[in-house]
Amino acid sequence: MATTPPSLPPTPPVRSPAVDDSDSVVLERRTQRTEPPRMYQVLMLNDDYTPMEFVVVVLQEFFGKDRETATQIMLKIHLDGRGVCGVYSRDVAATKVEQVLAAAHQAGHPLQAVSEPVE
Ligand code: TYC
Repeated sequence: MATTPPSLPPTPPVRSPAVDDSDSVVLERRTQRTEPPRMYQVLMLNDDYTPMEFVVVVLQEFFGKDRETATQIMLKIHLDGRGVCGVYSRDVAATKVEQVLAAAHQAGHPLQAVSEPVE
């Protein structure tokens, strides 16, 4: 099996030379740090009308949960009022919310979903 060679660490940018009165030139090397992208959790909210089975199917279809996990999450939402369905990048989380709202609307259920940044 072919192996990929280890990748080299990125070379930090070199700043423009700083000139001072003594005619000396100093090059500073700074390590550039990039923050990891913010992640967003998708939550579903409890209501009194959406059938439990519908919520379980939504969790399976849009959040890739197996039936057992989906049932546990649905029951948590039912008891606590809200529950995390998954954690995604901002765009994917927004799409999941749209999918849940569209499916609920189409089926005539008031199920609500929101996304919010983690931490
Ligand atoms: N509370 C609903 C019922 O008793 C079930 C439910 C669970 C609804 C989770 C929404 O996000 C929800 N039928």
